Amino acid sequence: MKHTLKIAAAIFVAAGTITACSNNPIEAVKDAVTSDSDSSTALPRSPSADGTRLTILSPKDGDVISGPVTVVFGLEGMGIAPAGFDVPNTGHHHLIINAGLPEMSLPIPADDNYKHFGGGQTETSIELAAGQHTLQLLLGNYLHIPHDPPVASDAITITVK
Ligand SMILES: [Cu+2]
Repeated sequence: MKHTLKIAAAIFVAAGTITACSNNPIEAVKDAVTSDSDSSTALPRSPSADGTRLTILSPKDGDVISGPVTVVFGLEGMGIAPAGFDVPNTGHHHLIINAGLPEMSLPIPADDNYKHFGGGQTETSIELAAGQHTLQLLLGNYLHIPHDPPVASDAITITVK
């Protein structure tokens, strides 16, 4: 019995020592986890409303067009708010030109392939070279991050004469 108690005491001490020794690594992990969740709260995704539908109203898939292309954005089920305004169930449009959907947990890129309409615009006119092009819409929240689940239109293919 005494022997068992000694072992138990030794284990207790050892466990105490291990706990003491690993305080720093545990805190380091906690810090890492905390800063991870900090960065995800710094870049929050907004929930999208059930049944939201995003469509390119014009042009239509397969259209053959000349001149500047007027693209009309159609959003049902959610509203439009300018970038920077955190209003529930809203977002602003992004037109993806000749590119795929971006990383959904990050702000949508801003370049020739990813156009932001942070003013709340619902249509645009773009110059496209002659040839085939793909167009797709993606809604982004006030920080330009796609909603969860994302609200994207089907991609369409048009031909510019
Ligand atoms: Cu944006």
